[in-house]
Amino acid sequence: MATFNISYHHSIIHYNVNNSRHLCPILQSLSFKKPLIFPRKKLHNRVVSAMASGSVKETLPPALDSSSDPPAIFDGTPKLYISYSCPYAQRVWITRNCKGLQETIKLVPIDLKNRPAWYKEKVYPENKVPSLEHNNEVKGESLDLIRYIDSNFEGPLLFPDDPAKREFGEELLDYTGSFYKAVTTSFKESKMDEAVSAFDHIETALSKFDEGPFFLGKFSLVDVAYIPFVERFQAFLSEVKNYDITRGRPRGAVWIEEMNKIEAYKQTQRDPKEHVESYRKRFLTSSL
Ligand SMILES: N[C@@H](CCC(=O)N[C@@H](CS)C(=O)NCC(=O)O)C(=O)O
Repeated sequence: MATFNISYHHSIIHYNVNNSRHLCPILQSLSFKKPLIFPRKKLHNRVVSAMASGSVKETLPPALDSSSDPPAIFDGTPKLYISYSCPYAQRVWITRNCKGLQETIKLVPIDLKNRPAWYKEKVYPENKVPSLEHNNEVKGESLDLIRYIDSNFEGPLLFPDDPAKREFGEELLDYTGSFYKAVTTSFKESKMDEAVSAFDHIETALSKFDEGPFFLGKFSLVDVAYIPFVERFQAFLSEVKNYDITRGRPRGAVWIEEMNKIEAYKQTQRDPKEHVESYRKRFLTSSL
């Protein structure tokens, strides 16, 4: 039996199902498998507002390790190789869920600490996650993959057509690396200056388009690109530095609150304690 809860608050429709065979009715009604009949811009407005946030609740497969056989590589089924704990992979996983592609792109989780040899040998020589197997090719790099999935698979378009929004979106996607560097640099230092400026930059960016709480007004790939890192930074800074990233940043606070309601993202979240421990090991033990 399917249950759903439709809310027009901030133009997002939240939809939950407890039967994984049900597809979101919004997606069904838009018939993405047939040729799209809406002009691109209209489709973006219509669908991203209705967003496939109501993605299918999925039973997650166990991570494959050095003792696991490979999946059927290059059998024609698109595959997304991830690690459950990797924020870069999480970007692509969220994109797949938002577009309602759970039954189209198979999730293949890898245990990075005990990686299967076949992953490097047969799938992705860079030996990193994420990677996507599609049309007999394997591609990597999370920011490239979220755009690739958005453009090459069915589902709601997650990057707007509006030139001003596109330009600002590109700028924000470019800034993700600097944002990560500024915040993680402050993890090891006693002062938080760089992190504070980076979070302030995000707060200002969130005020640019005001028809919704997201970076480009409506939900987009920009939100997808930032949220895995914000999820980790918020947990770590609160626990270890007693620093609340939302304090004095009302737009950031609302953005996180709204993101936390999106089912397609919720399914990819990890226990905050896991993030804290992982960042402690990574950023706080090397100087001992
Ligand atoms: N620039 C890459 C970074 C991917 C990345 O660093 N992934 C990490 C896991 S979070 C990884 O696979 N590390 C394994 C390794 O470096 O050997 C992207 O955006 O996809």
